[in-house]
Amino acid sequence: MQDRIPASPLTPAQKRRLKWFRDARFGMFIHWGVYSQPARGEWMMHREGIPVAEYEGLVDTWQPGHDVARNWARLARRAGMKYMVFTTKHHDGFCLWDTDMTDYNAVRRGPKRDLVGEYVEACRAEGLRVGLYYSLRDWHHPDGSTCVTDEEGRRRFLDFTQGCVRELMSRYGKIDILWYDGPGPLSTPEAWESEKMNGMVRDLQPGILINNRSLLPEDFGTPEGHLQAAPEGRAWEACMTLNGSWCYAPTPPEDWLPVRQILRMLNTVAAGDGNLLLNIGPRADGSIPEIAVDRLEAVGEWLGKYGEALYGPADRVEKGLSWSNIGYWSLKGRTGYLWMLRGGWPGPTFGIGGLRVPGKRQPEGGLGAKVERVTFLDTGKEIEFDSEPGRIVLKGLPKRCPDPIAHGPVLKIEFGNNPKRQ
Ligand code: FHN
Repeated sequence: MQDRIPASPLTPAQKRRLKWFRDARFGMFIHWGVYSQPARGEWMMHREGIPVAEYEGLVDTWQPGHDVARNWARLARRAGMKYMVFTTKHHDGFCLWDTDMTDYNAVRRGPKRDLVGEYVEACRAEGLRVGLYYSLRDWHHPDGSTCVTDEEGRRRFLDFTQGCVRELMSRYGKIDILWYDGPGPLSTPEAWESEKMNGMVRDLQPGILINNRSLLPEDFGTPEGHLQAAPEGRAWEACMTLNGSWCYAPTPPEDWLPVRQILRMLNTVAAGDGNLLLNIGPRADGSIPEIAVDRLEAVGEWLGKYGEALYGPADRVEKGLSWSNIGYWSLKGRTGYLWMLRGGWPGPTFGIGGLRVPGKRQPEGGLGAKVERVTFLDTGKEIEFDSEPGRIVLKGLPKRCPDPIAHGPVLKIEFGNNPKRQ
């Protein structure tokens, strides 16, 4: 969802509570529910016009495996992810915790387990921050659609919604992110009483981050399916799938993002001072598709070598620097990182243009900085280079790409002062 709601500059309190999030950069999204059984999409109930009573049958056949949340958290950690966001209730209305607001929940029916509690414990056991996804849209609640025209129905539905959110914010200890979704069918923050609801949330969870999907800007924007940086200063988190489906779907291998494409997305969020929330859709039993494990483990191995280019405070890369013919930049003060994920390995020698070297002919859009040192980020090995007007020419590079994981090493380029567009 784009930042349709203009956000005012961050307050000091927002900057403080956003620090861990912006440094973390990378999180795991998990879509898992009764809809993971038929594996025809989490919108199946709506898209196939399945009557509520028929859909409810899925609840009683759902048999999640044990320790599954811990496996997700272990994979997230191995992938270099720092937080997770889990679907506590999707649009189908089935609550994965023991809510007092409805018996349509995973403790009183079907699994007879507090799946939210298991997830929260798993996050903490693996040292990950805890995000809870809650869908405001609800196709099961009797007032979930009539709330638009029936004022008494809206009141009942808001009481249900606020009751569920209150439980999630008060039964599981410290929660780091409240990730609202599906703000339909009500279309304004006033209709949702978002100000009042989020005030209650912040009273219960003073340090929590709230996304923009209760139709108020709150703490961060949520571009979906694309990586559109929010306006300067505004925190943003792009949510993406690995294979085009949020919940489990047996898609063919060609549907799954290649590792280099995932790393390219991570570069984009690093260069734009944003976050990537990358989704897995576990099977109904909670197991993770092996291809997802492979992809995320490779990303984690790569971040183990080059993570400095991703994590932590970053400066936004100005347009002129954002890409080159051989890779993509990210920037932290005087240090540029060239993620060499474009094309093939150009060694043993190649130039890096668009650099403004003081005192010599300057190309349009160059950087106002002198390059002082170039190294391979993973090993620290120095790379020789010649400085020429507007460019440096690297020399003595290996003939073969030194990165076997994604054929894309990162060069660390240290400038004499803060590089900036002239
Ligand atoms: O309708 C949902 C969809 O099923 C999925 O949960 C995504 C994830 O961001 N959110 C909504 C579509 O924007």
